[in-house]
Amino acid sequence: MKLYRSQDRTLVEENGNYYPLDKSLDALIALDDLHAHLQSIVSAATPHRLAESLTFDAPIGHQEVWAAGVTYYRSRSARIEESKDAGGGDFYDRVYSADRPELFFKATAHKVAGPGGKVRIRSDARWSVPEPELALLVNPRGQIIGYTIGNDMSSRDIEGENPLYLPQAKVYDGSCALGPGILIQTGPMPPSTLIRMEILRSGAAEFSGSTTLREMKREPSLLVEYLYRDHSFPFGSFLLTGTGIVPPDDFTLQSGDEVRITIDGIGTLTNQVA
Ligand code: DO4
Ligand code: MG
Repeated sequence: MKLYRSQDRTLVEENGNYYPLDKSLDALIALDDLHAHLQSIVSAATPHRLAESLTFDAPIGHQEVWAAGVTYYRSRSARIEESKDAGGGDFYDRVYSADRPELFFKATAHKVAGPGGKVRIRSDARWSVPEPELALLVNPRGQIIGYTIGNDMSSRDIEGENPLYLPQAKVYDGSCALGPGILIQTGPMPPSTLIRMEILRSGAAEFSGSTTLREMKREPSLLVEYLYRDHSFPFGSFLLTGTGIVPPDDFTLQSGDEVRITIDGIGTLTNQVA
């Protein structure tokens, strides 16, 4: 079952059928058992075949979006390379091996683009990339209740110049995308789950890459445990789990590029670069 937001409504989808819901996303995320609640609606209600006329919004209410970093070997290597002139390489190797993960604040709803929306590159950045990541939906009690697709847009020249510039490299208007819907599932995603990214320029593939969740070094539940330690989220949160796909160092995003991220079982998140 997948949960969607469309024009300020919430909907649950199963087998191509859409069922309108009478609760906001915030209220749904706070439920004791969201999966059971949605299942009861799908079993009892008559579906609405709305799909053709629907456009989806970012599936976020008042949740904060956080992100984990350097959870894949590919990200560790890319970060060491980009920060070598600033002497930052050692930090990335250390955080890759440490018990404590790197966790950083990423966005609230107004910085988040939905499916078909526009992500942005910073006006003062010269080297920008999308980061395709599995996003966890976590309820206020710290339980993982769903999965969606996240794009952790990043300014690599700014984070590479000095690790203390990370918040500026990561957090700005249009720096995040989420969607299209949230797969509501309490069990983990299979390790074989494929994450793919394609970047199109003038309609032609400029970059494509893939990874699987098997390559992720850390357990999603442990990332959540660290995030919720001494830290409350009354509306729940999204946690992006890090990137395992990094375009080559001579690649930078341009205005007009299209970023397509696909995760098995969830769907495809497509965004244009403003
Ligand atoms: O440490 C910098 C950010 C890492 C990150 O965003 C990632 O690995 O996905
Ligand atoms: Mg990232």
